[in-house]
Amino acid sequence: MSYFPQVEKIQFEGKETRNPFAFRHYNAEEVVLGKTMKEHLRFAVAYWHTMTQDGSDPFGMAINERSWFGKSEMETAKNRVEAFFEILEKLGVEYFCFHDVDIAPAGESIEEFMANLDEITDLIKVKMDETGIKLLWNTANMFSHPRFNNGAGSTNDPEVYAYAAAQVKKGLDISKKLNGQNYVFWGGREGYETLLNTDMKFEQDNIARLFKMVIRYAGKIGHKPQFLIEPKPKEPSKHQYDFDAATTMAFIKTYGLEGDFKLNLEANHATLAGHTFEHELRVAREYGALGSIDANQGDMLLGWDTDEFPTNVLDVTLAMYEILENGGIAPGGINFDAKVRRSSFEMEDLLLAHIAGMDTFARGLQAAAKLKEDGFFNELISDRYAKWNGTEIGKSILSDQEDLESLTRYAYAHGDGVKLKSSHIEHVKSRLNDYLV
Ligand code: XLS
Ligand code: CA
Ligand code: CA
Repeated sequence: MSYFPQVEKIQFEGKETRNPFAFRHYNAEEVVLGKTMKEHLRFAVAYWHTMTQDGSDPFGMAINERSWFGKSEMETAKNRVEAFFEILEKLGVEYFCFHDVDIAPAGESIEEFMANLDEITDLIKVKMDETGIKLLWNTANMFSHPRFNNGAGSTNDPEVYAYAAAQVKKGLDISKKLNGQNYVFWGGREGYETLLNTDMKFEQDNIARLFKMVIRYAGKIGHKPQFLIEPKPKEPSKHQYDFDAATTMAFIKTYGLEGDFKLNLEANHATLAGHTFEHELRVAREYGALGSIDANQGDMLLGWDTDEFPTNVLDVTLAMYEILENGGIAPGGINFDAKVRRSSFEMEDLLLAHIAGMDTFARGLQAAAKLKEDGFFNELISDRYAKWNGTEIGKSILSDQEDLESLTRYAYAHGDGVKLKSSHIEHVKSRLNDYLV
């Protein structure tokens, strides 16, 4: 049975097409800088937003029209797997991501939950073998259930900690079964409401303790996906420990986790932290920790996580530039952690929204590749810092020949003659715009 009988496999038709179920820019096999678009972009569909989101908001009930509901929760879960793989195949997307609770009902007990996960992942494995579609990452949802109200790894209750550990263990077993390439930790409630009753150090020590158990268990079962921590500054916790890329790197380094952990960076989380997405990618890249990305966008007029499909070509171009400079994103990928707006409630919107996101990333890739080929940013940067290697004093500082006293003598002799160059930044931005059309 088909859930989208009226839509064929989406094809590249070029930008003149009027067919909404066609790619206008994403051409999977087109070669850009020596690799196909498909190899560069490694798109993934997120199970939670695509299969379980109902369109409700704090002011309105569920609205999304979905045809996969069955007579029981388990029947619905199985129908979802069928529909999900139909979406992946029709889009030509080769990867996917999920939380444990997205794919299987929690049941009445931990035993029932685990058994449900076994049954559904058996089904997913059959679909993966049939289609060649791969698991980019899975994760454990340790933030929705009331038991995680005070965190999972950072909880004040060791029994909750044990429950979280059981979920993570199962997540790793599933990762092994489905050959997951990465495994994500997003600490939705790993943070605090108030410092009045919080021991920050104790809580973060315990999160790191859990991560070390993870590394040991992965070694034991002989399956080591790339572990990723996903920063976010707030929501649902008022303050989350993994605030942004730099804060999360401090955590990773403090606890000696560099060898096993990198970052999964989300565009909307960057903006919530008061950063651009490219800032977060640059920080990660410079630490050698750019693992994977959650591709979405926020709304600058709103202060929360709107998880919109990415449609802003400038932002995506700058993000893709960081990915190209990183030498690619593999074994990570570009996961559409994005949901359709409440007004896009039809089934077909799930396809249209992904097509929009994929076309935007294809345009971003093409523009970023051209910027790289032209040496656009390299030229600006080498020009901006030219004086360092172009003057005796610059070279002398860089080769550590100077100290405060020698530089003081230099400043007394030359300091008042400093002549700065304008950055012509408006002109630069205008030239950058030329790459976006
Ligand atoms: C929520 C996060 C979440 C993670 C996976 O804001 O983006 O969906 O990506 O737990
Ligand atoms: Ca995310
Ligand atoms: Ca998000």
